[in-house]
Amino acid sequence: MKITHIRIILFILLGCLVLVSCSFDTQGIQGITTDLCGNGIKEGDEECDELDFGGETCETLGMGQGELFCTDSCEIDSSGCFSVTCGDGVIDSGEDCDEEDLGGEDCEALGFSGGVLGCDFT
Ligand SMILES: [Ca+2]
Ligand SMILES: [Ca+2]
Repeated sequence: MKITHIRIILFILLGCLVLVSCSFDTQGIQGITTDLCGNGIKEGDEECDELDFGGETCETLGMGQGELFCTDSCEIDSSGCFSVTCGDGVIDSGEDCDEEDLGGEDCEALGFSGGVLGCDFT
């Protein structure tokens, strides 16, 4: 085989190597998603992520005190919040009673045989 033939073969092989290259297949990619619910970091449209509430508390949400929970879909669950207005005479969220307002309960309704039901300020 002549040197010219070898050069031609090398040229063709190098040309093929240049034509065949690896590149990213970006078809089907809608966009880069940075939100990942469950990674423990509140991002994007997430209200929370695990223990990351972005600084929100029951108090900042105007729901008294207590503990916020985060759902599996990264939404805040405020069912653990309760009012701290014990003593205002009105039963608020998280209160069984308030002063004279016993919420219609009495000792018999609570399973006792008798007595006078009161409300503790705790
Ligand atoms: Ca997240
Ligand atoms: Ca109250």
